[in-house]
Amino acid sequence: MNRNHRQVFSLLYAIVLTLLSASSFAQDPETGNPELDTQAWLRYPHLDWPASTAYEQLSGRVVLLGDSVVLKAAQQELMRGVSQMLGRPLTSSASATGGSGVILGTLAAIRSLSPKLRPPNNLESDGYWLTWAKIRGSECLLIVGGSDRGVLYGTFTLLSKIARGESIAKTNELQNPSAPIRWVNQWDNLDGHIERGYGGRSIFFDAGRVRDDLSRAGEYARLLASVGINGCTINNVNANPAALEDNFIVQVRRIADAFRPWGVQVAMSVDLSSPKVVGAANLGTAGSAVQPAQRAGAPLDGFDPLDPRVAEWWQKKVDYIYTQIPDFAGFVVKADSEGRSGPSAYGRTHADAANVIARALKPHGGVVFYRAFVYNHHLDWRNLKNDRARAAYENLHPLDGEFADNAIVQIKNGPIDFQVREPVSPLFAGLRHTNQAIELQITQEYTGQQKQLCFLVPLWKEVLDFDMRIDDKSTLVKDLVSGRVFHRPVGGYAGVANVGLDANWLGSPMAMANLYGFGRLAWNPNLSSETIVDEWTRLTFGSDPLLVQTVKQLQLDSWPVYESYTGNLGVGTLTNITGNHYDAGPQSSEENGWGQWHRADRNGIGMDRTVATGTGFIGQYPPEVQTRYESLAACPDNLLLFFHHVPYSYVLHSGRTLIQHFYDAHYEGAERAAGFITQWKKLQGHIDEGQYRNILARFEFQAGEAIKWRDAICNWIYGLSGIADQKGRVGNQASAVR
Ligand code: GCV
Repeated sequence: MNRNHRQVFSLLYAIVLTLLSASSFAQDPETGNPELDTQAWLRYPHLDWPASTAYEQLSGRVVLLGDSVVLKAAQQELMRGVSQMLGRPLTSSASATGGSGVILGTLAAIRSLSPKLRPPNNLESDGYWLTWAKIRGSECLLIVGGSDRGVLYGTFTLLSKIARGESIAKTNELQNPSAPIRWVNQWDNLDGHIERGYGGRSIFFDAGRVRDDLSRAGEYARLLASVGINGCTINNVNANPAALEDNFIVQVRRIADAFRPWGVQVAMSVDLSSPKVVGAANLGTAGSAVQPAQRAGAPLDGFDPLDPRVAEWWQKKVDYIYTQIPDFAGFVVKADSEGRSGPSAYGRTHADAANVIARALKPHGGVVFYRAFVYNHHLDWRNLKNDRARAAYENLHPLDGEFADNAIVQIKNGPIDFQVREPVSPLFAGLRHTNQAIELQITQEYTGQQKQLCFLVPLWKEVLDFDMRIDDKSTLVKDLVSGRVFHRPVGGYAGVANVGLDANWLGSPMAMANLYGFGRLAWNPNLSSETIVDEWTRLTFGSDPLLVQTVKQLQLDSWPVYESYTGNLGVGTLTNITGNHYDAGPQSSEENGWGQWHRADRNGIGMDRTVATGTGFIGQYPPEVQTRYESLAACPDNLLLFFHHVPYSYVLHSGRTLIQHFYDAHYEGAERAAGFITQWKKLQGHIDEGQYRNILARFEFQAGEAIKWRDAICNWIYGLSGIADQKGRVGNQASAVR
């Protein structure tokens, strides 16, 4: 076969793979095994003998000390899990006297039975302690919580251990979460469509109202609780102000009710212009200070955060929300970004905007997240000094120390926008006197949209383990976001999840490893990717050794593979950024104001972000990090093009030229994606047949997509550079993507 034949063949192969898998999706849109998909990692499969004998101690009674809805949910979950997995029911008992069993309660409650009981170390509010102890003469398993929610988390941990076959014979384990804030954000619109959602329509909303049937919302909260998530923002950060109408809040109350047993608090995204748009006529009935003119009146004439009438508006609105939802968690605000209104309309600062809302929430214990994703999307692309990457730091760093102590700056992991690889946002090191949270994207907007496998935990780990070297001392990002480094009162994690009504929540069963992994990392960022994927695989598919080994390897390989056939060397994902954020579209980044530039031309590629000759972005990092990125010699290959503009002939640390690296990476990536099919096929008979076929169809589809990506990017860069592939693979196709 000559080169042209080979290329025609590979194009046809890609089309056939895509058509085959697309048709299998079309025939069976639900696909897989809907029941198993919906249960996700909470399947609690029956354990056969002899595996079940390891849990013989777990028998008899369950004693619940307390009667909150969260404690009751914990007890019911325990009884459900044990009876499903071990085939013998636990019976609920009101008294702790009279034999062995399991006792659930807070430390304070359990101490009333056993005053001498001392946890091995400090038990924090959401923490738990699993231990065996003699209570009134009988050996009991204790699930001790720092709070009711801690009891629930301890219960889920116990069930996870059983499902994974881990011994509990000598369990004595105390765990506290890494950070108080462990939230997911949903970008659900009130009409039911989810922005950047790939798992179907909203589980909360339809046609401008909260759904009548909120059973999926309750099931979602259960999944979230099982990995320690304690808050959920239910509506899009591009917030529809109608979400704050009183008659809508009343509906949101039903979502809060569905979440409450699982310890997941409801939060909402709000638009800063709400006082002007929603209007005083919609103020709640709480609070006697509402002026009659406002009750009946027109909306306020503005939303200036320093206007006392605006402050009063927020206070009344928040007071009203708490009459409906007493455990309301707070708000998320996107302002002065991508066309949203913001404090700039009045010459006010982001701290002014955050604080007016924070003050209203404070008496109720709520928090406001202010997103650092603030940038101008009309940047002049002709000016080589302009740089969107600088925006978050430039906007927020000067305000450090001016935010209220219940305001949290929510920072995307990288300075651009959830690309397949970016450096860590320098803003994490730029806020010493302000609470911060890291925003990670579970929904795979730029990483294959759940149609392609991309396990993101290793990416998140790289960010969380990154050492900012503040004041030349070790300062890991995970310790900054938890608030530990600068002794902040709150901090933590926000993951953009975007689950939908599809049986498998995210649109793909394998993608659920990202939701699971987000929760586990927020609880304990020191867990390794391998541990997380091992847990997830065993809980989701079972512990067959071939299956566990294969699924783990596929997941762990998937990010590097996706990166290699899309955008390498830190250039950005190279998707169509003005279109679907999915297909290859490298040229769409250029010559527009969105600022996702890679500056590729006939001579070279990459953004010069150096202090010496470029946009100066590197200067936002602490000095030791600057040194690493500023010099070409020290800059790691995988971020080279994020920081430097270099010729195509530039020789990488690997010894290969940049252009040859591009060609090789794309061919290797596409080959490895095809290899996923072979690996998966080994699992037939080791996994539910419906899930097997569904996931096989996805890998076949991905293999075709990888070839399309490979050819699009290789042709594009060959067209620009005119430098041939040393291995003679690239060139001559007429289908260069622009
Ligand atoms: C919700 C990116 C996405 C937008 C998203 C925005 C954000 O630009 O493409 O859909 O808007 O990020 O995070 O606010």
